[in-house]
Amino acid sequence: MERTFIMIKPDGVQRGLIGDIISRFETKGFNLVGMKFMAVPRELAEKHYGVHKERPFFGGLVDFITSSPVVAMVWEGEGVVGSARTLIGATNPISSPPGTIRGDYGVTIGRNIIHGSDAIETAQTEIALWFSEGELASWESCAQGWIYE
Ligand code: IDP
Ligand code: MG
Repeated sequence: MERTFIMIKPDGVQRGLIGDIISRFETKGFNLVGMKFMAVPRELAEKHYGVHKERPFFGGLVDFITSSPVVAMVWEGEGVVGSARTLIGATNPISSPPGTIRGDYGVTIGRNIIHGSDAIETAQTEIALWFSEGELASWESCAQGWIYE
């Protein structure tokens, strides 16, 4: 089953959005398989955003992610990588439609509430970066047969 890495960023935590965001993934029908509330070591933030290290916003982004705790999660389900990106919305919250997490709660690109892996391979890399195998729990929801045909 497909898995993705989701992180509620420091602004989402500070603004009291943890419950709402988790609820959106839960009620969609995805399964939570890993979750931790944590301060992010600078080295981890730099690795996670390594693809952007030449961009002008990189230093500010790493400062922001390490400024206050985050909620790191792994969610599982059919098509979860793409579906999570749809639930999250566009990178810039101001052009993200209502109903998306960024569209409902964000205004600027540097404070866009949440991260979600952009592809299946990226998800695998990010899950391995943030979680050890023992921190992930496989399980089947009792609602499985009511979510999937
Ligand atoms: P994504 O989070 O929608 O995948 P990416 O392009 O991968 O967007 O950028 C990663 C993160 O870097 C964004 O979520 C945002 O927090 C930050 N970011 C991207 N572009 C800018 C920018 O132009 N200014 C400030 N921060 C940016
Ligand atoms: Mg990205």
